[in-house]
Amino acid sequence: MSKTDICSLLGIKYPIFQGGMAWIADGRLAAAVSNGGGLGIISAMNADSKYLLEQINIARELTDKPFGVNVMLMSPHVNEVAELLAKEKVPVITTGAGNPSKYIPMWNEAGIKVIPVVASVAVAKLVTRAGAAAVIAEGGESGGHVGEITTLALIPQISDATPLPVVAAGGIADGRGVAAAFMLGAQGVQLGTRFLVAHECNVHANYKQRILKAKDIDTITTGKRLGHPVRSLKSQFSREYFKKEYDSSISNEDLEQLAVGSLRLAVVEGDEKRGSFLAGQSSGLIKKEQPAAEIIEEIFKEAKEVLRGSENILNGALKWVK
Ligand code: TUI
Repeated sequence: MSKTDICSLLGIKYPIFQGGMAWIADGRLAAAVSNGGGLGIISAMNADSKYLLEQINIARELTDKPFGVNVMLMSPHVNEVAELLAKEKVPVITTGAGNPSKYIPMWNEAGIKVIPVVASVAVAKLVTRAGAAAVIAEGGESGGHVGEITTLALIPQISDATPLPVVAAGGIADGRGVAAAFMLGAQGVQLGTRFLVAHECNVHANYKQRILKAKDIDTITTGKRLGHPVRSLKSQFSREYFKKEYDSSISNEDLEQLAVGSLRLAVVEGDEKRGSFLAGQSSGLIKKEQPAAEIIEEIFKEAKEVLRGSENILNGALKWVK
């Protein structure tokens, strides 16, 4: 079954989205990614519609290319944000951390393409029926709020379960990951962690340094006890939180309180002690700071080389296959 090309669907040059990272993905970063030929995405995070409108206006000033807004469905301001986006008719809405079905008709009526993040086949089927234009299938290698299934296992299953184009996310940071995602049935990719070190990304220098120094085993998943697992870099905060999760003398309420404000402390203050540095398992692949447009060009140049080199695999490991 051939699926719609994501670039012609959205009017972008390269099939790459920048993840809608809370506190990080602002109008400036989104515009830089869109100007580089990808789809930049502003995070609505837990903020109100006033903040979001400011960021949308910043993006509109900095680019005339399409961009998106990510709606975090657990946000206390989700209803007002949903209405603002319909009014502003942003080109694309992605959603995270829940089922967006009830908002999709309103957004589609405004001419917006809705592309939910899903972490399971069941939710992919639900949003397909509800009128999504594509889905982002996010494996548990990603940073932030994570599902159980890995990208390698999730992408082909979601690709089989929906006629919509699939954007692969989780664990992808270079051209090899992009090539692999395409082989698994994806039409595009979404990267978060790699764009954290973009020149146009406003996170504190300490956050960028932590990503650049991270090794393969340097992320940890916390929050399972509360039903919202979150992947971040190992740090004083995440190690202490992890220990407390297994301490039955600490209540769920106290555990919840402990995390409040920790992402802001990492992003804005670069707080090495109390900050929560959300990041994906691909952190160990990321070695340098670059402009967003250069990241995109480099990744697709590499993906093309990898895919061209696949002939060597046919002649090598697969030479016995008739
Ligand atoms: O949403 C994310 N990643 C996030 S959200 C987030 S919020 C936050 N966290 C800490 C501090 C401040 C803010 C951080 N990272 N990724 C998309 C994603 N969505 N991953 C998994 C899902 C998902 C889960 C369940 C999508 C749908 C779903 O449906 C279940 C249902 O409700 O039916």
